[in-house]
Amino acid sequence: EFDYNKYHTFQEIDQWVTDYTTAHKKHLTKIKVGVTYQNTTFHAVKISTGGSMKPAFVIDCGIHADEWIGPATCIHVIKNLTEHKGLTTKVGKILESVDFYLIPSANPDGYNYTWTKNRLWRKTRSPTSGGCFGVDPNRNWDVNWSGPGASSDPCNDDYYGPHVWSEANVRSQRDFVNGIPNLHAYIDVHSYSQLWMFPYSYTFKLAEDYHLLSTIANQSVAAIKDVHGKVYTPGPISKTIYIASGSTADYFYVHDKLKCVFAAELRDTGKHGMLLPESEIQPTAEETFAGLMVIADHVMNGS
Ligand code: 0X9
Ligand code: ZN
Repeated sequence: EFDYNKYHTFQEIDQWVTDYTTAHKKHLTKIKVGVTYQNTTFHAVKISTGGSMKPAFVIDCGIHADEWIGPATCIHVIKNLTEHKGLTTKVGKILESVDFYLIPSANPDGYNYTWTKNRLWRKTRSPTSGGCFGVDPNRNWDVNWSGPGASSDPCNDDYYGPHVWSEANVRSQRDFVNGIPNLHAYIDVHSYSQLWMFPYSYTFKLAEDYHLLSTIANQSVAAIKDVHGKVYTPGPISKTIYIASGSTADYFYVHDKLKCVFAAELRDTGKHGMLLPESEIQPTAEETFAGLMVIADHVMNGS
């Protein structure tokens, strides 16, 4: 029996994806995203009630290896969407018109390393010059790559990599997402700090869709607060946390010209940080689900 209120290894997560999609064949599909530097295959779960050319909403978790609440939350979201209470509910209606794609563990090499060697490992595990390992997979994308808020130092946690797209898992994620028909929304899920953000990440300049994005983000944080009273701060990534070039969210906003792009930082605000207790998995997942359904609602209604 899979315990949803515990953290799991990559192997357990991937096995859960296999078992759960098999048990819910009608609506769920396990899809290969690609491989990592260490040649580990990682997967996405597609949730669809059928039909074609529905707008797609993509959610990735765990691109930073030490942010364990991400994968745990992605799993809860898949479960909640799958076990929703039927057509009359809000979630049921959303599922009639939106396809979801979730990548529960987007950096398996790093994640494995957090389980075996260093709990606070963030990056990938590819060898780099100078004896240090790993590239920040949220600095490796082709959007102002190597610009402000990213490091040229291979030993730094924000290392942008020896070249753009150097990381196999990042290229896999790019190609997988770019292959999804009718992509309408994207969220890159991180922790911690309780933020609900949107582009830009690489510049303080306001996004062309600032009004829409901030309207949705404000609604998401209100929905989140309604669940357990937690306060999340909405706003542009650059102003709300800091400037980061070469990031996932900016890539889909700038390159794919996707309007509806977000980046979340889940619980907490620093008491436990990356070491969020397992007792907080369930409530974090519940509030995050509420925030995500606000975005999904906008996708359903055509923004
Ligand atoms: O530094 C980061 O990559 C993110 N913060 S974290 O503490 N999770 O490492 C902030 C960047 C926000 N995310 C995206 N731009 N996609
Ligand atoms: Zn992160």
